[in-house]
Amino acid sequence: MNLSPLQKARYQYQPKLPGMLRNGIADICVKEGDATQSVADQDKIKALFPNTYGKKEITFVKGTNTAVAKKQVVGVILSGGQAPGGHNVVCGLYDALKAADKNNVLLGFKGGPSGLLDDSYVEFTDEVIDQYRNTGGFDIIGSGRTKLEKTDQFMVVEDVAKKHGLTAIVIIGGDDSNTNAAVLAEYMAAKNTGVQVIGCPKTIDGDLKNEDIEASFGFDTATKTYSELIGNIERDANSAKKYWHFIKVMGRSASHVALECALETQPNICLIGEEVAAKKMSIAQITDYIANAVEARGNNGENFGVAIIPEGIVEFVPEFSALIKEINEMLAGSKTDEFNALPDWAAKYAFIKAGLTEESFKVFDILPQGIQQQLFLERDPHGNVQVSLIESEKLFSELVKNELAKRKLAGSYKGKFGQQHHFFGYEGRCAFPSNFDADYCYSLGYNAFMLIQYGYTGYLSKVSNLSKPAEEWNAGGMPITKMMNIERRNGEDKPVIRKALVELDGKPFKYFEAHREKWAIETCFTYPGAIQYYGPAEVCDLTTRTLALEKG
Ligand code: FBP
Repeated sequence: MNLSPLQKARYQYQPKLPGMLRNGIADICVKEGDATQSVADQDKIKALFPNTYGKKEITFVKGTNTAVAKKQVVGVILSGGQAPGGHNVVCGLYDALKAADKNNVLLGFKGGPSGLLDDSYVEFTDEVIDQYRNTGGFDIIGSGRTKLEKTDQFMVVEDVAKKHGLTAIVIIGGDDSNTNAAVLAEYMAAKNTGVQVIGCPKTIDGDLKNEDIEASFGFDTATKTYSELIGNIERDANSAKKYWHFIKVMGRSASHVALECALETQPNICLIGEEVAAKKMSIAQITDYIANAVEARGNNGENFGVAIIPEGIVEFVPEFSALIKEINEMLAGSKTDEFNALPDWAAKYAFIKAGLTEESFKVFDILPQGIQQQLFLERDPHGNVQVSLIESEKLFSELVKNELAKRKLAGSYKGKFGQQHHFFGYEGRCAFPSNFDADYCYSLGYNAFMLIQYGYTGYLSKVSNLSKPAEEWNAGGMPITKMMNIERRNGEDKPVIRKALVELDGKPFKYFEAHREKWAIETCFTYPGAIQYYGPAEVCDLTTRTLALEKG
């Protein structure tokens, strides 16, 4: 492998563990907290998870290790979208396993959950692990989005686990993948297999969090990467003074990524899906909101600007989300095949017209054809619309352009409107993890082993107090069922982890709200620059603005 100088240097980086995990495994004991319950639909979730529901939160503290010693054979998978730091979770888990007993084994199942079904795996050794320390990507074993939900799939996993003598499976994933983890944990417990299942909170989207899980890993690095790029574009816009840049950023549902990037770069516009939904804003109102800023700046001679559009916005516009829900129901079951078999767009259009309510069809009909077609692209295996494939940045810039043309005719708008479009998503998912993510991920993996050693199952590895230096971080576990509720997926009611959306009364949004009017009209851009890995802590070990404001 050809190594860049940075990669060589990062191999030498020693991730920082929470103070209490530095004691040595023999000196870590458990403090049990209160019993938990799910965020909603308690009776239904309890009935579906009779063996894993309602367990206690736990924290690791200094004290004699009381875990029963046994040889551990652990399987690990990386699941869902890539997020910087995934390799370090594997490295932390491996190091803890080997520190406890060098005969312990870590198997990496390849390609996400399907690796467990296909029994496709690699046994990790020092040599393999050392090539991936502090690196971005999930290429150590790959990832995938196969949903584990059917009994016959669980039976296959059970057989694979038996074959290898697995004592535990660690699932590193987002909300959908950790829903898989909870369901698998319940199955393994119900069947008395002795196989524990532990999850680790991953997703650049930042929507797998609650009062216990302060952040999902990867959010820090991904938003810093996007913010660097957005800052660079702002500087270009401010130099050339001739373009409005419409920048879509990832975040399949919640707008945490967009909000964090806005806090870092102070653009003219940043839409927040959760606010759009709360205010029940229509497509026309959003268009007006952006056009007002373009007009005001244009009339001041500033024919440039930056607008951040969260990837998930379309599902938050009430008329659009109603349309998507109808499309999802329309495509449920075998209907997708029927739709895909139609010969051309005209036939598909007729099928859609017949299937939608009059109201939703009206919304559908005002969309450019490209966007209409994007709404019918394949769902992911969890039944989600693949919003990364919907070009909402182009949708809004086009609608704004039309609106400005009207205003020009009416004489209110005197500026010029040149558009550029960008989508920042994949660029940030495999960056070298920031020091924060390198430390956090290594700690999550190390801590996952502690949960395994103490016999827990259906738990998420939890590392908290993250706005403080790593020395002061806490480590423990949270039952996954605590985050669950019942939601409609693929036309059926399913138990799933509830996504954490941007809270409109939370400090990050409040800060943004207090400043955005000024940012819209004046040019207040800030240029964060690239992630720094070496240098003073105040430059290299910064957390996100979101975390700093939430915990500050
Ligand atoms: P996870 O929820 O699995 O972490 O993935 C999130 C994400 O990065 C979204 O931001 C994006 O919409 C989606 O993955 C893209 O998925 P894919 O990699 O399958 O194109």
